[in-house]
Amino acid sequence: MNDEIFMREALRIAKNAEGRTSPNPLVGAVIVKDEKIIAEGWHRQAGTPHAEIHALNMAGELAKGATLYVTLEPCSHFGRTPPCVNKIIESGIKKVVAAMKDPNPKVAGRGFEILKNAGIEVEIGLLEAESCKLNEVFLKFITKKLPFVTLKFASSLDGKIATFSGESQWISCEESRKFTHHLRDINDAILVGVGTVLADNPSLTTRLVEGKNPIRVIVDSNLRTPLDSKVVTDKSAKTIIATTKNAPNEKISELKARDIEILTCGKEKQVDLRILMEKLAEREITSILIEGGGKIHFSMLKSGLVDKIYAFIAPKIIGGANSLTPVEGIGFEKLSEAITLENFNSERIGEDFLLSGYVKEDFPCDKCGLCCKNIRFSTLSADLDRGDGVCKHLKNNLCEIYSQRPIFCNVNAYYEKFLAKTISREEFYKQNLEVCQRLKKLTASRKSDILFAKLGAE
Ligand code: AOF
Ligand code: ZN
Repeated sequence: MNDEIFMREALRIAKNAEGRTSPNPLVGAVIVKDEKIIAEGWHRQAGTPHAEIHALNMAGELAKGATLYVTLEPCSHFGRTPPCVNKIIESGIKKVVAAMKDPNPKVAGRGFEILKNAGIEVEIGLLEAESCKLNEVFLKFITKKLPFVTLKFASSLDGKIATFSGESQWISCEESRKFTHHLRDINDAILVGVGTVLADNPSLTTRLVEGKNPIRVIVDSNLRTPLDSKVVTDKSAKTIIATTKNAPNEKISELKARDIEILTCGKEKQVDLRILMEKLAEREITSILIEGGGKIHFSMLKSGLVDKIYAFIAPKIIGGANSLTPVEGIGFEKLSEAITLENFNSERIGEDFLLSGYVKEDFPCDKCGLCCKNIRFSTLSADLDRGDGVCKHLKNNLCEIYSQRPIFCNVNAYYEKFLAKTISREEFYKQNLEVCQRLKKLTASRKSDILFAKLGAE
């Protein structure tokens, strides 16, 4: 029971650095001797000591024979800092209790192995779901090489984000708007469509609470962002504009001269949002807050790029068939295609309600909601071949479903090859005909449909 109290403390202090550790995770460590906390520490910023090091430094000689509770597997690699396992072994720590394995392929179980080989007792999995939730951003980024995307909107009770004349400030209450600025503070970047820039000329900075400004990302296929708009002129945050080959060269030069980074994403007329996400991840942007408008919301949702949703619902009725709604675009034709949320939650925020949830992914884990996050980060990645980063529920499910894991891994390995274009779609389907059919039957969800449509499998 006390074990849980100590791990909860480690999780609590890890959160002290929320929004400050990117691209690194939030990690907390607590050192306990004779049932008392003698030292603790948390990771503050990438490039600075890890949580365990802060705690061990605080404990000094007292660490001998003590137990270390840490929210993430201690690292075993030389990154920006040396491996924590070395320092743990040197310190004389007797036992390590870790909430979860580090999904970082550079660590992925090796930290535990080294500790065990040094004769340290290792326990894994205490409050694992809580730890996964704490690091939902890091988990997605490190396993998928994509940013964790949060979509936020504020609407009236009847689902409008503006009146028919376009008035939108303010539908939500002050507390809701402050919370939005908190979200801006803890996200690496904020993203809007050019329509929002043209309509509102927003600065997209963090003002209602203390905090850092996120990098601004504007999706602008034809480079219509005005040179005198705040996202261009106000230098309080970096601005990236995502565009296409259609962008006029002259405008590109004018924007570049104003320190705006231009990213050309894909060969189509519209910005390829997946390519944009990949490019942002390459720049170590691990988290993105999307704040409008409805067209970009729909495109991001449809592309399967959104992870989490915050909907502020104000007790107002605006009405009007032509008044804008939070998700526009063409919409889904069938109800079965609709985006479904899981871990759906409601809370009161000032006069409004804040509804939040996670976009439900394929291959959902029916045992628990939280570790779903883990599943989807690893289901289609090569990690599955090694069994890395896969929660135990997924392993169980797969075992139940396919009676043996290798079958699924085989699909996965071929899927990777298909994505890398080293085998054709036909080859993939041929190799996995039977498994694909069973998989499709068992995972009749939106994403798997998209996946199988892509593969041309029935
Ligand atoms: C952290 N803080 O407390 C722990 C981490 O480049 P480095 O040396 O900072 O290594 C970053 C990796 O170390 C990170 O991706 C994660 O896998 C591991 N553990 N990281 O930032 C910590 N324990
Ligand atoms: Zn470390």
